[in-house]
Amino acid sequence: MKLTTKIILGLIAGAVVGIILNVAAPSVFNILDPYLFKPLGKIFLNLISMLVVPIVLFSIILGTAGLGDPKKLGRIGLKTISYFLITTCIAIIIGIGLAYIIKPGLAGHFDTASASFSAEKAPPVSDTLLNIIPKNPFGALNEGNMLQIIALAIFIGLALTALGEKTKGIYNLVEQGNEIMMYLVTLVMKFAPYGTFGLIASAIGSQGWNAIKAMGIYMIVVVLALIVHGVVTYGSAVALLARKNPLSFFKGFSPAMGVAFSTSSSNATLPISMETAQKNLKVPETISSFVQPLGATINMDGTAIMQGVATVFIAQVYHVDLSIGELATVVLTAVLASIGTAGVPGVGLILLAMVLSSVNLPVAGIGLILGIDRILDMARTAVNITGDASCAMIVAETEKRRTVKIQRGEKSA
Ligand code: DAS
Repeated sequence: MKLTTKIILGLIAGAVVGIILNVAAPSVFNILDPYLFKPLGKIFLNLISMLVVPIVLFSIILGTAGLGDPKKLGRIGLKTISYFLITTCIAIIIGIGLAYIIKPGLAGHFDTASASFSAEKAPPVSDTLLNIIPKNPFGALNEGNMLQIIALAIFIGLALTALGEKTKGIYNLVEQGNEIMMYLVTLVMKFAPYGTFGLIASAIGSQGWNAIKAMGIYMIVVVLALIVHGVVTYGSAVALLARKNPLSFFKGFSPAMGVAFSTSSSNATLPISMETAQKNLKVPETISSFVQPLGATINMDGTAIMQGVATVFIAQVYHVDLSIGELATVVLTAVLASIGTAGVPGVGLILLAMVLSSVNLPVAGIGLILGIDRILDMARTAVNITGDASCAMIVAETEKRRTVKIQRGEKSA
């Protein structure tokens, strides 16, 4: 049986078991969760998280050195960042638009009196951009600071390109290190069906069904916006810019989407999303290893959608009319806020607090959506990494077409 099928079966089995135990036998769930579901999920999450830092470091060093030409790195970087910013803007506009059409905040009575939320502060974009250069490379690796690790790897890769034969031994060492890491990914993937089963059973089983019922319309709007963005935005981008069949893109990337859904962490899913893009979508390692780690950190379209819907939902619940200028502020804040935060479970709520504050909406309103956020986090994380993969595929295909055009030009010259 194909791994994709096994992962999807793990997800479905986890959801069914979680729902049955939650509704019919919560006491059985409370016994099984700490001894079965949680340990299965934790083992899987730790196994893939263990691989993230070395894979990002080795693959970006190789990717940068492999590009050979710093100008090519600049061109790829520009394409990547532009795609990320444009799709994130589209994402949040879809979220805001659907929330205005369906009006989830007016679909029932919400107890704002008891709603509360204390937000961690996300780092301001200026700090993030200034701190991209690691003062202490070993500290960056130790903390898993993704942007600093990316910057460090790019510097090392550029040095390897410049030094050429002198550092061939180091290049080979990094190449072998990357081979080891990618082999470990395939090994860990064999455990994925069991890990996703445990993660989903634990997450669904511990959900309060009353919270889901009360927030049903809100959840429907977020999921609908995620589907529209995934199918329409990414589907048309892959079809028009990469000139590839969107269906084969989604099918080929589905194993990584399943893991992202169960882990709710773009970062933890990185080793698998990179391997899936390289093996199933034929994205060259030099492109995949640059675009996807960067995307896992600064590109979160699914999260932006949640922020758009949640902001309009909370404005509706508190009977606040947002002006066009305020909505533009929401879009800008959401795009900029996502740059500084890593793709880990629940980061979307930290960013949402920043977006709400930017238009003076009560941050306490997040307390209304807290109960069902874990489930929505799964879906938006799957969209986040799919956006990164669509970007990697588009950059790869446009670079390939550019090379062919240059070769044809050389031949005809
Ligand atoms: N869980 C985050 C991620 O890993 C997304 C979010 O919290 O919105 O991408």
